[in-house]
This record gives sequence, structure tokens and C-alpha cells, in this order.
Amino acid sequence: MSRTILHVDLDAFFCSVEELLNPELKGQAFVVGGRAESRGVVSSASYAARKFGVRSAMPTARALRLCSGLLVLPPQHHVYMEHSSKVMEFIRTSAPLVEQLSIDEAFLDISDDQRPGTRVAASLQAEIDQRFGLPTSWGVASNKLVAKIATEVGKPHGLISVPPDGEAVFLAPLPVGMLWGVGPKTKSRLAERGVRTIGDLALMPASRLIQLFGAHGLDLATRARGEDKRPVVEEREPRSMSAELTFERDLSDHDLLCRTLLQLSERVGRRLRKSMVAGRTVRIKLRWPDFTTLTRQTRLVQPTDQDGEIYRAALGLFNRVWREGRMVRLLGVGVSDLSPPARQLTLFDHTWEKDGRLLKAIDDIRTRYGSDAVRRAGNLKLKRLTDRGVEDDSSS
Ligand code: DCP
Ligand code: MG
Repeated sequence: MSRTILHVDLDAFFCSVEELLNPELKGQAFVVGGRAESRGVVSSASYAARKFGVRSAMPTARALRLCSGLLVLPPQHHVYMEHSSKVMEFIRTSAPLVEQLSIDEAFLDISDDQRPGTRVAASLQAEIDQRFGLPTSWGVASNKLVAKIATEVGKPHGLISVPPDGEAVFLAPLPVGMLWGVGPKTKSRLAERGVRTIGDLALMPASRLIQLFGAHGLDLATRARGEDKRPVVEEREPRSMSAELTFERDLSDHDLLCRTLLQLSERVGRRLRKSMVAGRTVRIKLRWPDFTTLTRQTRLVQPTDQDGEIYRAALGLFNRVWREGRMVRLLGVGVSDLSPPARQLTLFDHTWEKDGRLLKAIDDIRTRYGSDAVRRAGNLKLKRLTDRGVEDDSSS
């Protein structure tokens, strides 16, 4: 029995909210982002600005070079959060199963609805226009993968419905980079073999892909055919977020262990920021080669979502239990005691805005290109972080 999955994403979300507050902005080339003078980056670009090549995650200075006279508005995160909450609340009450992916994105499973998916999406789109004045784009398909790509293809204010069994045909002409799991590295390796579109990829024998990319190759082959079995999962508020890594070979080099802690802290920090929560308790997990495992935790003065603060706390804990030369099999970093966004004033204070720019730039790159895209220097031999970047991550 085929499922009906809808995917929704608000168009130029931060910019659209700014247009609501100041309708004179409508149709203008502008961005919401940090100032060029302080090396800010673009968070959201209006569609008029995109005509000049301006994109999110781009340094504002570069955006200004591409589009002279570009208006740059400072972000008002709490305002965007409020609008996001209202729209998401409405979506939640409109479908039996809703999974919110980010501040402006959600999957809906409406398989039990008698009406065609396109009709449901069209009516929700119109209602969100009317109630909230915010434009949305919708993808309708038999699974998450294809629904999300359909949204992307239809933007702005689009609605694309892919019929069941039409998934592979729909995906075929699209660039292979649009496929989840195809980062720049995979993309260039595929390009070397003349694979540019998802259709090209679908034609490659699975055995060849496995030869090239290992187990990931099999996932690629499945996705290229437009198959995806992942269910829509109603999210519940996580109580903690963590990331851990089992080393390919047990490790005793202090420098490498510290760098791993940093990398894990960055992963947890990124996920906290993405979920717009901050946590007060930082915990580390350590497993010795004989599989004995210990955890240690500490409570911070105030909740944080900052990589550096998580890392400092994790490192302090680590240095208390680790002795020079001792081999480690697994390291983990977790943050718990999470607070909801409303109480999370530190997110919006000045320090965060300043420090947040760099972190956000990194988050953006990772979001777009996979977790492997940004690595600290060094030849750390880590187990490969998957393109999803969540294999060792968990929320509970
Ligand atoms: N965002 C950000 N930095 C990024 C990407 C996004 O701060 N690199 C913020 C601002 C966006 C919001 O998240 O408005 C939603 O992200 P999207 O990727 O959905 O981008 P937009 O909604 O701005 O545009 P689109 O119409 O492409 O969805
Ligand atoms: Mg959006």
C-alpha cells in the first residue's frame, strides 16, 4: 500500500517574515544576515536577491558585491521563532502525523486521508497564505526523499506532486547533488565517471556503486530509484543529545583524543542549535579496550548550545579520568537538561550573535554538504562520519 507523504518548506523564511513586518520590502532584493563589516553571512535571501546569485551561507560582503544596493537586515530570531511555532502548530493540527525537521520544514504523513495528496497540500498552502501571510512550497510523493526534492524543485510557492511509481522518472533529470547523501566528494567522484544526473546514477549497476562507495553505494542506488522507506516520526522533545565515536583502532594519543572530543562537541552543538535548544549538563562517555564504560557529568552555570563551552566542559571531565598512555575504545559527548527555546535567552544575546556567526557558517556548510565537509586540520583517523552525520548521534 503506497503512502502519501507531504513535505513543506517556507519560502525565504526569515525574509518572508521581514516582509510581513514591512510590506515595502516585497519584491526587493534583500537578505537577513550578519553585517559585512563584521564578516557576517547571509541567513536568508529574498527571491529578488537570488536572481543576482545571492544565497544563504554566503558571506554578506560577497552578496553585496553580487548585488549592489542589496539591503541587509539584522536577524530577529525570536520573531522568526514565533512565526514558525504558529505555522507548525497549525500544520500539526491539520495532519495526523507530523515531523518537524527544522524551523521552517516538516513532513506530514496523510496516508489515511481519503483526499488526494495534492488537494490536501493545496488547501494547506492556501490556508497558510491566508492565516499567516507566509508563502510555502509543497512536495507530494510516496516517500520522504522524493517529497522533499519535489518541494525544492517547485520553489517558490510551488506544489509538485509525484505519482506513485513515477519517482524514478521524476528524479532522473535532476542533478545528482540534489540527492540526499551526495556531498561534494561523492559528487565529484561520480562526475569523473560521467554521472551528473540522478538518472545517470540510477543506471549504474549497484555492484559498481558498492565497489566505489562501500555500503553507502547501496543506499545511493536505492535513493537514485526514488525509494525511501523511512517513516514520518512524530518528534517528541528530546531530553538529551549526544554523539559518540568508536575508534577503528584503540587510541591513546592525547591530542587526537582531544580533537575527537572537540569534533563530538561540535556535532552535539550543531544539533542543539538546529533544534533551537540549549542544555545545562555536559556528559562524557569513555570506553576502555576491555569494554568497561564510564560516564562523568558536570553542570554548567547556564544552558549552552556553543561548541566551545561544551568542549571545555567535556575536556575538563576527560582530563580527570584519563591517564597518559591509556588506550580508549570509544568517546562520547552528551548534553542534557535541555531548555525550550522560549527560556533560552542566551541564544539571542550579544555573545551568541558574535560567536554564532562562525558556528552558523559551519552548520550551513554541513547542512548543505554533509558532516564531512568541514573538518579541523590534522590527519585524525576517525571512523567516517556518514553523509547523514547522525550515525553515532542520538537523542533521548
Ligand atoms: N537559515 C540560516 N542559514 C542557512 C540556511 C537557513 O540561517 N544557511 C535560516 C534562514 C532561513 C531558514 O533558516 O530563512 C530556513 O532555511 P531554508 O533553507 O528553508 O531557506 P529559506 O527558507 O530562507 O529559503 P527557501 O525558499 O529556499 O526555503
Ligand atoms: Mg525555507
